[in-house]
Formats: sequence, structure tokens, C-alpha cells
Amino acid sequence: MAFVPALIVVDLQEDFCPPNGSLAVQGGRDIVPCVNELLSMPFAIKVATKDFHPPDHVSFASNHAPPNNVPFTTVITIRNPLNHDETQESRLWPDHCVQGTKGAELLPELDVDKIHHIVEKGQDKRVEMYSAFADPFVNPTVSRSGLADVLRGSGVTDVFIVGLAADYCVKFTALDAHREGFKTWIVEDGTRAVDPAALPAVYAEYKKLGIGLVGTEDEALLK
Ligand code: VGL
Ligand code: ZN
Repeated sequence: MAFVPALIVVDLQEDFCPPNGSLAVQGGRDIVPCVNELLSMPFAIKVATKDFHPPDHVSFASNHAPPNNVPFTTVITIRNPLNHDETQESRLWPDHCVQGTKGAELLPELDVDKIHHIVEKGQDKRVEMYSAFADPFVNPTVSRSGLADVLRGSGVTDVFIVGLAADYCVKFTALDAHREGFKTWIVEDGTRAVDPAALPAVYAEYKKLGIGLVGTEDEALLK
């Protein structure tokens, strides 16, 4: 049976990492050695994603009026701009990964030379887009990255995902990869979470769907 693995490195950007990131995930920088080791392995295609927001993005607390604009705390209702009957509950964040800023840059210690394709997501100010594939609306979907077609064009069967954050962009990228029909794996030591306490529920969902958890040290990783 064909086995054509892809690697997706999610949002390994300055704003998601200590010491200066505006939305720093604890230990975010510590995954770089693991990610670089994966980048040295023979994946058929290696993709990096960047959260890449305009300054007026809907997910920024600074773009909402008080008192319902507390970063990390406030959850707002976002309406599908193309169908006002469809809504999504979404958390507000500090300004992060603004296009053209230092915070949006990939970590310099990442082996970017090994990356074949970069996805810049979250560019539509009207919708949140945690997934590397598409925004969460379905009726209709507002914005797609084209990543599914890129992967299919390379004959990919299996998608391995690392990066930040385990409970947001990694999770929604994994759920969409699974939905797009790829066998999906999370390389667990290559991720860190915003809320580590949320991970057991995320892993239970993966188990139900058949999304696998592996480690960089697993000998069977690319076999
Ligand atoms: C992310 C919060 C807001 C992520 C992106 O990359 O997980 N989290 N935007
Ligand atoms: Zn974001």
C-alpha cells in the first residue's frame, strides 16, 4: 500500500514563543530541535504555516469594545459573513502575528531551507482560521488555503503535524486533515499547548476519529 508522508509545521512564529511573543505558549521554543529533526527526514513534502493577520482581525481583543474584549477570556460570536445564520463561538486574543511585523516571522532557528511550501492563514479579517486548510464555516466556507490540493498533488497519504498551539491551530489542522481524507498523525513531542489542561479532551477526540499520536523517537514513524 502506498505511504506518502507529509510534514506540516504549524505556526512556529515569534508571537507564539517566549521570550517576546504576544501570545507566547509555554515551552514553544523548546520544540525546535524536534521539528528540525523531522525536517531532516524524508517526507515527500514539508509545509510550514504562518498565522498572518491584518491589524483589524476579528480575533484581536483590541478590535472589540469593552467590557467584552478581554484577551484569553472573552468568547465572541462570529457570524459567517456570507451567511448570517451560521455562527461560531471564538476566543479573543492579544494582537499577534500581524502581517509585516517581527511577531509574524518564523523562528530563525527553524531549518526553513527544508520547507517546500508556506501557507499564510488568517488573512481574512472577518473570520478566525485556526486550521491550515480552511476557516471553520461550512455553509459556505469563506476562505481556503489550497493546502489540500497541494498535498493531493504530491500524492500524500499521511500527514504528520507538529507546532503551535496543540489545542488550537495544531488541533484544527489535524481535524481538517482527517476530514480531507488523509491518515493524520500528531507528533506529540513537537507540540505545546496554550492550555495544557485541555489536552486530554483533545486526545480523546483524536482517538475517536483515528487520528494517531506518535513521538519523534518512534522507530515506525516513517515506515
Ligand atoms: C493560534 C490562537 C490564535 C495558534 C492562532 O496558532 O494556535 N492560537 N491564533
Ligand atoms: Zn491567530
